Amino acid sequence: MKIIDGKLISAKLKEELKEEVEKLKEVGIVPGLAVIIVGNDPASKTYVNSKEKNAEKLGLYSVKHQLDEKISEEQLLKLIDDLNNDSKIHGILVQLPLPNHIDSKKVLNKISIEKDVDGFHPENVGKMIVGDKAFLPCTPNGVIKILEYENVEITGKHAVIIGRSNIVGKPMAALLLERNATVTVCHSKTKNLSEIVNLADIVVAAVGRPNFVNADMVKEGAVVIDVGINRVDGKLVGDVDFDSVKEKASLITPVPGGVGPMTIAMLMYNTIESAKRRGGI
Ligand code: NAP
Ligand code: L37
Repeated sequence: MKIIDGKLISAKLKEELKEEVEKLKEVGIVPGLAVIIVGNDPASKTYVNSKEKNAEKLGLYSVKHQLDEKISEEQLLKLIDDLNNDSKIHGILVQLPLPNHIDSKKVLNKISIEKDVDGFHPENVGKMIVGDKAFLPCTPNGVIKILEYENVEITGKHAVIIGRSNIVGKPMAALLLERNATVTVCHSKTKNLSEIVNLADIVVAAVGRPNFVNADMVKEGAVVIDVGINRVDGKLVGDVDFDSVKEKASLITPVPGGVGPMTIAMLMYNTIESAKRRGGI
């Protein structure tokens, strides 16, 4: 069994990105990222602060818009419109979830597809599905980068994803399928979930429930990727019962220090990519 060091993989990637930013600056391009957060969800705040800090560390131009919980949908749409037209900004990220009175779909639709570094705009989602060049969602693309870094064979392997959200499960399925995995997507209505997960060479857990995946569910030698982030008694844990599953898995990601840091690295990657595209590079 090997524990995957997501922090190390993300640090290496960010090191390369930093050099790239320096080169871009020599030709007068400074990649710019705008992150919007609405309300005071503590977890969202932590992630957004980390995104801002990482952007600054890489030498990006970074702006955070912390908006009041009660902001109207119209005001949020206006801000996005302004950022769409701001030439210093190459990437716009709206941290989800948004308060109930705001229509998330309307908000995501408003982001210019050239600046949609989260890859959540339906046009980018469509491009991803048909295999065209698009901004790929950060978390699932981060998982792909982990698998590549660890030389995990994907072609012909059975990947079982638990979770079908638009931000993790569904795009994860698309990216693994593109890489020739046989993909099964499980969700809350799935029957015989345990038997299905037992068939997996690669398991991706994105449920949002601590200890959801236990050792009995996992095949000996499987690669186990834990996307879940749950807080239990103030401690951060994933969706996988790490201590028992690690005895059966050939490779496993921990929480924290697994997928989370890769999510942020991929956001930086997409923002720099966006600046390069705009600059014709
Ligand atoms: P979500 O929108 O709540 O989706 C959860 C999915 O799990 C749903 O598809 C749901 O099925 C399924 N599910 C719930 N209970 C289940 C059960 N008993 N059996 C089988 N499936 C079940 O969550 P998300 O946004 O995808 O996030 C999932 C987890 O990943 C969360 O812990 C989140 O914090 C974490 N996350 C981490 C990162 C990172 O960078 N590491 C990024 C994003 C999210 P239905 O569709 O049928 O309801
Ligand atoms: N791109 N990501 C994007 N857009 C969104 O709308 N909600 C959302 C989203 N999710 C997200 O940012 N998730 C996320 C989760 C965990 C980390 C970063 C981003 C992360 O850095 N996790 C660290 C631990 C952080 C902590 O101590 O709380 C880890 O090691 O897992």
